[in-house]
Amino acid sequence: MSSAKLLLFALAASASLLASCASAPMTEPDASRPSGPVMIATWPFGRLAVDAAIEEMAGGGSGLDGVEAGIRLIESLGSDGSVGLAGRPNAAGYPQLDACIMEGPTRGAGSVGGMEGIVHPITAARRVMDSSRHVMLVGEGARWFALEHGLESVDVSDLDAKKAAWLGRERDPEEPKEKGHDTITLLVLDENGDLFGGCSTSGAGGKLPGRVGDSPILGAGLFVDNEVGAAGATGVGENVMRYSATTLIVEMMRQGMTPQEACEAMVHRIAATDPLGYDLDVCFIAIDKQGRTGAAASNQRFPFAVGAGDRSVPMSVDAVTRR
Ligand code: SD4
Repeated sequence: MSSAKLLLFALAASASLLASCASAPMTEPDASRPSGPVMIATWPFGRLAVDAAIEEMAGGGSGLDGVEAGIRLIESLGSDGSVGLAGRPNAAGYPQLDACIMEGPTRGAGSVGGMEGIVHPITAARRVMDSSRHVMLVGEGARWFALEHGLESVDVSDLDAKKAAWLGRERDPEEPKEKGHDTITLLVLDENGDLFGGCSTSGAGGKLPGRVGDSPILGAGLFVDNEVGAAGATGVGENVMRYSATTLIVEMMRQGMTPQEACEAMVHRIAATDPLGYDLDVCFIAIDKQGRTGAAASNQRFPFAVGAGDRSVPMSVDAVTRR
């Protein structure tokens, strides 16, 4: 089944969804938009995040609360070994976490990179947005900020020994090899037509200490434009950051593409110029102001989840057809 058909299948599976709004203008309120929130999230664990966001919003939480609640759940579960403190350690043997959050109506954004020992990086990112004059904090400063704001943390006293061992190691002329990666990225359109998004990851396993991936970089791992739509990424961050990929997906939607078309177009655009072509590892999700969703991947079957109203649906797309 083609990726477009898969998407339509899931949309049909949820009675309130909207396969019929392909040409509706991107203005609000939009009568063709389904009632209730619509959301999309990466990977199989994305369904858990979607369900948590639905529950949060059903209880009166905002779209931003939904994003935070959904991502916090995945950070706690450590279900995939690539999000939160149970995620993949760096080359020196400990996790450094990346996360960001964006709020469409206010164009608010917060981000943390390479942060150690904080249980919920997505909440730290939200605090940066809500309670500082900055957008991004990294490393030790991000940890200090999170601690000052009372966020849950773990003992990091063992890290000094790990850092010393890393500094004193016998140098390998080869860079350490990457050992797996994934990100929870969750995009939400609330029932008022406002957009929100967030992502959180431990990044590429075996990364060099200090490496920051695409996930906390606005316009790379995540971009939200309340006039148009939102897009998120997962995959090897180095492949995403060099293309400002999620900004461009949103811009392609602004020019009239559906989220599905824009995600696929971004994969083709990167593959057309990148030395790795389609063998690079990138996956995108997107949602537009009308509640249409899309997803595309360069080199693998890509599972994700869509939520509408009070229901979530697990989905996947095959890698795009190479051109
Ligand atoms: C990173 N993009 O740090 C993240 C990892 C990821 O699927 O999403 N992998 O590069």
